[in-house]
Amino acid sequence: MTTAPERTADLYPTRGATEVATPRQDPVVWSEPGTPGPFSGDELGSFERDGFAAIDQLITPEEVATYRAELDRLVTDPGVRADERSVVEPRSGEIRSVFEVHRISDVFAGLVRDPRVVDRARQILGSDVYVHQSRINVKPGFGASGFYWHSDFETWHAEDGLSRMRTVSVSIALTENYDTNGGLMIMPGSHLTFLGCAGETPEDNYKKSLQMQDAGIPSDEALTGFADRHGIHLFTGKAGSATWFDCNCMHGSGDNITPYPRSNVFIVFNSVENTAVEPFAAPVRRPSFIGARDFTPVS
Ligand code: 6CS
Ligand code: FE
Repeated sequence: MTTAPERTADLYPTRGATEVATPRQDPVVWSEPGTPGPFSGDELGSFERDGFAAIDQLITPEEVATYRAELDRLVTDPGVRADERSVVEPRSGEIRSVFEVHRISDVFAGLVRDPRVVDRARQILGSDVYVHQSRINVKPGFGASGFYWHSDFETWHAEDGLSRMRTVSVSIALTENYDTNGGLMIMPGSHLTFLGCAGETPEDNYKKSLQMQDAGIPSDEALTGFADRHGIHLFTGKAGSATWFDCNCMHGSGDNITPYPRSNVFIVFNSVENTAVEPFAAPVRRPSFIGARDFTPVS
């Protein structure tokens, strides 16, 4: 059992009696300007400004086919379905997500180590990185539910013990993301304000929050203010496209009532300088398949 180091001061208070906004106290791009890597200077600039960078084609159509086949294999494997790392859709009972997919599947483990992926994470985070969380999201058609507005960092700080905003996610589309089938929406620039949410974290919150999050949800007033200030950007793109986004972006996605699945693989890289300590606002840690406690750098 790894013992987490002593917790540092809490720069981002959340899940107290009232909602409280705190200006970001961390860089967005941690590497020095001009640091070589797959992102161009302009791409890093827009990542800094907006909190995200979209790539039209990160992986080839042939590679998409390989990952889609692997996703289909996993979601039809009874062993995977029975695994606690699988989360099902509240309505249909179909598989919604499979967590720790980079440990379950050698195919997805290869994607994590791919230089087009991990070198971008290192470039943004300015250090070696490890996987804090990975998952495939199936988001089948005909009613798959979305994810309400939230900041991932708010959860990863409160429940997984990530101290600083030195974490980046990449969502790689494995099916076409239309403007109708429940695509990712991000409020550009929202990553520069941390919105501490009101309301304590229930015991075993993750058992519910991964289907329908309720702790760590911003108020309507706060969301209205964010949306008025930042707008809302909807990401569309072909299979193989990718969206890199900062851990503190306010984001969400709608239900998918079309016949067309919106499947992606979602990988969260954390800096090895920001390893998880004790949760800042939860009674206990979440399981390691959701918030990693093995900090071995990706190599
Ligand atoms: O709780 C989490 O860690 C997950 N929940 C959502 C809605 N997004 C981030 C993350 O995968
Ligand atoms: Fe999220």
